[in-house]
Amino acid sequence: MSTLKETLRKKIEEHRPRTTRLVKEFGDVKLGDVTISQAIGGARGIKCLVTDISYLDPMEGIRFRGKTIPETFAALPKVPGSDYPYVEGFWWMLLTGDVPTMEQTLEVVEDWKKRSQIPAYVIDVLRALPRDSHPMAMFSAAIVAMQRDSVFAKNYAAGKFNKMTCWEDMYEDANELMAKLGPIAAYIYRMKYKGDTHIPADPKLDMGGNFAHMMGVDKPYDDVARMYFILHSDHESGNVSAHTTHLVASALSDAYYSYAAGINGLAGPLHGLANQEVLAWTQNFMDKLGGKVPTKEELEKALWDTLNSGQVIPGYGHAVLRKTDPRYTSQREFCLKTPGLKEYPLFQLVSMIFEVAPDVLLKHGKAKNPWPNVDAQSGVIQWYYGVTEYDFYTVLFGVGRALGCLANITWDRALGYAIERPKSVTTAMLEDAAGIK
Ligand code: CMX
Repeated sequence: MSTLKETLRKKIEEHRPRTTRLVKEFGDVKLGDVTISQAIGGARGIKCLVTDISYLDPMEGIRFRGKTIPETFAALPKVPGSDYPYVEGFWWMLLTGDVPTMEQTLEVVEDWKKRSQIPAYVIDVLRALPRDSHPMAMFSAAIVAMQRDSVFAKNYAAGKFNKMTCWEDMYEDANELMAKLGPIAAYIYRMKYKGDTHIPADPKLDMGGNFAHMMGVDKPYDDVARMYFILHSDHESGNVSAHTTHLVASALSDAYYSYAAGINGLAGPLHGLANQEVLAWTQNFMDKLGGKVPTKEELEKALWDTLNSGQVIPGYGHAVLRKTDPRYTSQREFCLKTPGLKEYPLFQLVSMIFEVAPDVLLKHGKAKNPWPNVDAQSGVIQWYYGVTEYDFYTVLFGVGRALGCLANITWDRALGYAIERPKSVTTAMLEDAAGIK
């Protein structure tokens, strides 16, 4: 058995009594009340999900296993010659809560390499889809197609379901997916946008390095990939992709069904697709100005035009955050320290939006958070490195988001979380509760 799986087993065994005790002895303790606006308004703020993988503080932003983004980057073993850590080591940290040693990290690197071959039938599925399908639809189809290989589903069908050990099957499926998602994404990219020419994996490289290699993008795009996947991995449990994955998994659906569902949620314009929309908005705006960086007045007017036409400013606002997203800040810092990117006109425009948009949104008076989220900054980096096909950006998000979603559902199984089934009420019941005659 791998060291990671063995470490995880110990962590699970240590953790289980905590959950059992909370339910048995303190099950009636209240966490809050639910208001009518929460019931109608997307369950915003209702505390009814449990995860230890990450926590989102509205003012501070995300912590992965208790660590801020800078702490996470500083703590994890780095790829030799790179400023950024191994994605594989981060996976270890999300699953176990511990920072792995280099040796432990390299064990995951080797494990994923062995699992990384894309099955031939997945290639057939991808090639059978109309070439103008959205890359997220392709990505989702590839994931759900692999369900036939689910260890969890096979053992369940064979009557081998055991509540105490079924996390192991989820763990196997999760690792298979993690190892294959990067190569699948790169395959989709090159099939759709690079004349259907493909680059085989380089067995010497880690997951992030291989992704850049298979995309056909030179250094430091490997670091961009590592940074990007880690930053997009998890944002606690209530966001659409994480929650959908958890919800579907709660029906004992396997990791393939569950994560394909999560990907379908990530594809929405209010969630992951926003990074594509940010770039479309910014590029259209620059095109209208003939490619020059606008003045602040021109920018302010364009932002108001967007709002007045009933659209949102993509990349701004958040359901939980009330400050600038540290995932935005981290990517901005990457731009500021990377020669060429800092002076890049698109980055200058994105920076100017950061200066102008919050005030506009404050004056507009609707958005509870006028500050940028992760999506406001990520597209410009991709564009700079030549990945200009912005339809593809949400797929990149989806490769990263798998880390959090799959770590979460492995723990869901380990702790025996129940099938999710919130209660609904009718409008008449709400009117009754409100005392409306
Ligand atoms: N531009 C214009 N209006 C905005 C806005 C923005 N960026 N953000 C919020 N608002 C509006 C909402 O549409 C809502 O209007 P109505 O009352 O007319 O419905 C009002 O402000 C209140 O919304 P909120 O409570 O501040 O935000 P929500 O929790 O409802 O929505 C989010 C959060 C992210 C969907 C929203 O801010 C938004 O649409 N932002 C732009 C899209 C985006 O960047 N999405 C990526 C989020 C990151 C991720 O994927 O996790």
